[in-house]
This record gives sequence, C-alpha cells and structure tokens, in this order.
Amino acid sequence: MAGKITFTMIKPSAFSAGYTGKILAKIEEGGFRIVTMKKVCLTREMAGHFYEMHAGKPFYEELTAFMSSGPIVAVVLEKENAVEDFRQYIGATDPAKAAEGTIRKLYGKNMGENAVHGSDSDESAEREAGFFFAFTERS
Ligand code: DAT
Ligand code: MG
Repeated sequence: MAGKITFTMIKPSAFSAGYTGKILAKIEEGGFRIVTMKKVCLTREMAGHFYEMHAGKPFYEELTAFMSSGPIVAVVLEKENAVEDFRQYIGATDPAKAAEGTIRKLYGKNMGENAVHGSDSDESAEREAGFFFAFTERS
C-alpha cells in the first residue's frame, strides 16, 4: 500500500535511555511502514542545518547542542496521511501536554528532550528525508 511519507528521528535522550526498540515497535503498531532508517551522530553544524527554520529562536542553541549530544536514529515512514497521523501519534511538543499513550508522553522527558521528531508538512517530510537519505535508499 503506497502512502505518503513522513520523517522521524529518535532523539539522543531516547536513544541513550534504550527506548529505540520500544519506539520503533510502537510506530509499527500505529500502522506506519519503516521505509528506511539509520543511526547517525549529528555534528552541531548538521543539527543547525536540519533545524535552520528555528535559527534565532531562544531555544535554538540548546536544541542544536542536544541533537548533536549523542546518536539519533533517522527514519522515513510511510502511511496514508502520514504527516498528520504521525503528529497525532507522537503528541504535543511538550510531553507534559501530550495526550496519554502518545510517544512523547510515554518516552519524552521535557520540552527539549521530547523523544522523537515528526515532520510538520509534506514539504518538510521530503526535505528532512532528503537530508539523511538518497532517493535510491528510499524504496
Ligand atoms: P515539534 O518538534 O513539535 O515540531 P518545533 O518544530 O516547534 O516542535 O520545535 C523543534 C524542537 O525544538 C522541539 O521538538 C523541541 C525544541 N523546542 C521547541 N520549543 C522549545 C522551547 N520553548 N524550549 C525548549 N525546546 C524547544
Ligand atoms: Mg517542528
């Protein structure tokens, strides 16, 4: 079943806490197909490029320091209505405000260390998937 794609990262706090397997299992249980994935150590510069739309915001330095503090797992996912469904599935940016049962509620610690990334539009999903993966890796 072909669907649209979204992009997620398991963030350094969740990876180092050993939640990668549980998070991936939960993602698959939600009906998202793992198209491709890999573990990556981002440099501060790479994290800065990934989050360039947030450059200048008060949390930008903290965000890029955190995202380059340890390995992440980058994942392209496929599902009908992937972007919107995945945002619902992970919950609000702040885990304290995320709905019960969502990934950020279950595995997030705070606003910065919120376990996972989720693309905010189809355009962002394409950009973000392309940031980590060549087109030939996405089948
Ligand atoms: P989201 O990841 O839900 O799309 P975002 O794009 O607004 O949220 O922000 C990107 C990340 O930056 C977010 O996952 C966590 C961090 N962040 C956002 N707002 C923050 C804040 N007020 N304080 C600390 N970190 C923040
Ligand atoms: Mg965002």
